[in-house]
Amino acid sequence: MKRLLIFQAIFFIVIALPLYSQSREDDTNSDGKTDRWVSLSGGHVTEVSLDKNFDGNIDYIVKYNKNGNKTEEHQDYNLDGKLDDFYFYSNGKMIRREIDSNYDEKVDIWVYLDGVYINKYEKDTDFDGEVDVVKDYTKE
Ligand SMILES: [Ca+2]
Ligand SMILES: [Ca+2]
Ligand SMILES: [Ca+2]
Ligand SMILES: [Ca+2]
Repeated sequence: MKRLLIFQAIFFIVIALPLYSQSREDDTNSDGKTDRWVSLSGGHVTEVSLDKNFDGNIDYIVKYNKNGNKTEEHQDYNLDGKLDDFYFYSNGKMIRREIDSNYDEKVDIWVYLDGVYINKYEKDTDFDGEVDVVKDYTKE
């Protein structure tokens, strides 16, 4: 019995531990280029990045916390290689969405949510970095 436990301990250190925390890369369409990256920590998936249209640029990222709850999603909506649509979650609920609507790599729309309900909306209409329109639905 003792021998078996030692064997199991060695197995854990040599085999299981490196698998426990690591990153994985996959070529899902077999074109020789990686299009899926999976990061693991403590045996849990913490981040997945995808190149959905196989052009070499990541166009979707999802992040998870230790409990397996989604915390963030990033998306490249117009597939120009730059992420432009960001979702933030807390306890499984969407709390904020940030959008770069003119694709200049600067967020210009901020939507504050409580799940599906919009609490507040901010927009930088002339894209100078300053908010021009604020709609606070919690005050109406
Ligand atoms: Ca590929
Ligand atoms: Ca892509
Ligand atoms: Ca983009
Ligand atoms: Ca912008």
